[in-house]
Amino acid sequence: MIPSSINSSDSRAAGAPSIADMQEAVSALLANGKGILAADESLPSIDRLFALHHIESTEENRRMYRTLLFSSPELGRRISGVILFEETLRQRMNDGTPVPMYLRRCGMVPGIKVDRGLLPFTGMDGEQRTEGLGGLLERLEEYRRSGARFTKWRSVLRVGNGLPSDACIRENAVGLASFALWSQEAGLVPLVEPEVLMDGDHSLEECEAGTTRVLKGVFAALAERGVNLQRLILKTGMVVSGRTCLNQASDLLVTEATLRCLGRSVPAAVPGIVFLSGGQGEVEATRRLDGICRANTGPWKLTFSFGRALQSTAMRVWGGRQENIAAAQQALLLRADWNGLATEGRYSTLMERERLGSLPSRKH
Ligand code: 5MM
Repeated sequence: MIPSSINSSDSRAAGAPSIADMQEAVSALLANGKGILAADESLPSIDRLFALHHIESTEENRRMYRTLLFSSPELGRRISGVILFEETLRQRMNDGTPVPMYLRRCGMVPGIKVDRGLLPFTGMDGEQRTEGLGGLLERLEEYRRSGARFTKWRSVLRVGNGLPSDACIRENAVGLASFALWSQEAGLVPLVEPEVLMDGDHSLEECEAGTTRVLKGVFAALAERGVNLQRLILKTGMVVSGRTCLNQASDLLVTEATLRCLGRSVPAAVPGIVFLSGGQGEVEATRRLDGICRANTGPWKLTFSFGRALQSTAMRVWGGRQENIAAAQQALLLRADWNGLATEGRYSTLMERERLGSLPSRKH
């Protein structure tokens, strides 16, 4: 069983939900020069990623991998919070410390993915809705007692060929709004994630138009439900060309389209926007983050909440082998450092080139 009280601040989090706790979590998550590590891959997702590197996806291997990431020396200098999968919230570090307690001791806010994945959105062409509202109120209480201070719910929308439909935007927006309201009532800061997929050959313009409609729909639903915008964080994608679009937009156009889209759809009351990487390469995601953060004149804090774009090299270097742990940690720290610099507009791809020779490599 999960201990009901973890340390002094965890015991406070486990008491009555407090607005001060939520405000403290928002400030910590949006601290300057830091971003959020998304390590909340569901079982099918982590199975797929491990399979790419011939790593068996057992509960112990998943624990070893995630705890390797979290124990990277001084990770908290660049990582403000970590999104966990439910299994990881209940796991322990090698010395027996519960994962949420360990993260807090290292200055990182523990969070949890609370949605239960995607289902087809009936009648619509390949569109999906997110499930997980059933029993959520009870689960939120338990997550808070276990030390989580923020929550995440991911909706997925497709762009191109007339998508996303208004019906699918509405369905997912209402789900996100319910999740956000219930999280705040439980004293947890919601990370509201409507992800517009990069899959497809849509243009940058189509991505911008689709993302703008989605975000407007989400903020309309949040307003209807009376969600407090100052106590939530938006997690969204950068506005980019579809993965198979022949005319890939330049970084400058991505920056302009992303900031224009956010400016038209995200209220100023929202304290922060964190970007997912969505299948962009590690370098590409960092480079674009840097461009967007340099050009941002909007009212919100902007930073990263990457999954694959923080972990890809680290997972490959680890490869499931004990002897590669230090090298994998070094890869994660470098990536986190470069992304932290990007949030301050201080990253350059030259940094990657300078490190090329000394980059961590995998022992076979
Ligand atoms: C880490 O992956 C998260 C969980 O996804 P699944 O439910 O599909 O396993 C995902 O929500 C993630 O937080 C975001 O998509 C950001 O990850 P990327 O890799 O796009 O930065």
